Amino acid sequence: MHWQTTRYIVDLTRPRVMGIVNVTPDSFSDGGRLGAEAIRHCERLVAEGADLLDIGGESTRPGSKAVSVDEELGRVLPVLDAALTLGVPVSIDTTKAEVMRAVLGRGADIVNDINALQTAGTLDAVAAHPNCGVCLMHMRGEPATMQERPLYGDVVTEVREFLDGRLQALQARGIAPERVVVDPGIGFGKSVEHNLELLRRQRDLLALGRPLLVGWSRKSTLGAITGRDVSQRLPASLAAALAAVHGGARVLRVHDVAATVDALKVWAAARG
Ligand code: HH2
Repeated sequence: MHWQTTRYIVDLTRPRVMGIVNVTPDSFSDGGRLGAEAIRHCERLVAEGADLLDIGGESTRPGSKAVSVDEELGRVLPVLDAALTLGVPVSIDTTKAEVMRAVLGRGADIVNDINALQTAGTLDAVAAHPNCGVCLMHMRGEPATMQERPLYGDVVTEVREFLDGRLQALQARGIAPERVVVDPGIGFGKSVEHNLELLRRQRDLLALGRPLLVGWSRKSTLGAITGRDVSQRLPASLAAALAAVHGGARVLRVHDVAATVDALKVWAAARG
């Protein structure tokens, strides 16, 4: 089980930790690190054991402010350049074709798109690259309004069918499946119960034949279960991360790298 990316083939026979670097003023849990501070954060996460980094220049929090291409690139490119020297694959979290083209031209390893390469030009941007990695995430609706009464017949089936359709669209454009991982999109147009159903029946998504990446870190469903504010959701995030790897997830997108690495060590030791 491997993930082809621009510079690295990531071995996913053991679960990997993707450290989140939000270069934004308004992310839901950790905004405010820009420029040199964001670069220091990349270094810290790698020192803590991050296997990959995911750098984002636009928050997807419901109600967050849209940013222009220039603004997003101004935030992300200096951090990308520094992160590319740290010895781990670097992913860029974006939905914009212009941003994808620019970061891939600069050497980014992975494009992480919450819109699953459905925005005009994004499939072309990735197809034009010989071997970058891709994360396709499921989202119902748009970030601004996605949490207003999300409705599904069967959420797991609908997420699986959507991701299957996107995998086929990428393959039809010549993007090899080895380059792609899939993500159910926890909290993106889903109620607490939808998110939990996706966790309980996560193994159904393995039928897609590609590794699963999941992001439970500090999300509001964990707040709904525990009653904790976003700043106090580390124990809940670790429990969700372990439940996810137990259900077959291979990449954990997290804010708290050191704690997640420790939790995974214990999980691996317990499995023998
Ligand atoms: N979650 C967020 C952003 N990007 N990408 C993937 N593939 N999966 C996720 O679950 C995911 C994602 C939201 O978290 P965060 O980046 O911390 O917040 P914000 O969007 O407010 O910057």
